[in-house]
Amino acid sequence: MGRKFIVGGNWKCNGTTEEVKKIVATLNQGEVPSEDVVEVVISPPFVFLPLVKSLLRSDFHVAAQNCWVKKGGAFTGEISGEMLVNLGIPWVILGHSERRALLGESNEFVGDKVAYALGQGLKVIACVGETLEQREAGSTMDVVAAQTKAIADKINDWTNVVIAYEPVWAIGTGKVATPAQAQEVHADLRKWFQANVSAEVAESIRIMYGGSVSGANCKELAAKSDVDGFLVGGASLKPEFIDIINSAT
Ligand code: G2H
Repeated sequence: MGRKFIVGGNWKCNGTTEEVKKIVATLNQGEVPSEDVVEVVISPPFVFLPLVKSLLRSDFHVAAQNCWVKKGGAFTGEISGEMLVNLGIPWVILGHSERRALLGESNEFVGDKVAYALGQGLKVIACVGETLEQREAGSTMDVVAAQTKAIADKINDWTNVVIAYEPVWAIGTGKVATPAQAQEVHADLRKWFQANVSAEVAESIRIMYGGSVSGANCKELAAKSDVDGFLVGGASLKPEFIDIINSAT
């Protein structure tokens, strides 16, 4: 069975109520393939999740950008997986490089978060990716494999996990990975799954590419056989996000 294309819009820490309403109105008018062909997941900041969920077309889904590593309680400023479930939010992005780098989230912590979120019934977009220094040192696959292994150490069922390969040097820089660079890492990741998890997971797991994806570069990237979708930051706030969704076909 083929892997269904998936496009996520990661709004990061952007937006006002008025801007959110405008972006959602644009998304709601967009002509895109059916849900059977492409899965679309929109990820606004926590505070806008209920608003976006209430206004967004029903064939698009909503994701949080993070959640706490375990059950809620005395964790000031955190949002638990249970709360997301309670609000009817089906997806969560975990391990984004901005959180790894700026907030010190380790591979193990991200692995624990993925396991806990899956246990609550959430679907997870788990982000991995190397820095420029790591790429230049030739350790891209070691880094990405270590990040993925830390998740594999904590979970057995990958059904509700999508990997987002986001090279840190390509994030928000306008410096997108070439289709060949993206394909190479995606294919290597699939080989890693084959060797370390199972042939079935290697074949079925979806691997999104993220990092300066735009309306201009998405078609070429989407044409690569191991690129199963995109996690889009800056361009997800703009009308060109519809073109990116349409790159699925
Ligand atoms: C990578 C991506 C979204 P951008 O972080 O996850 O952001 O498309 O702005 O590079």
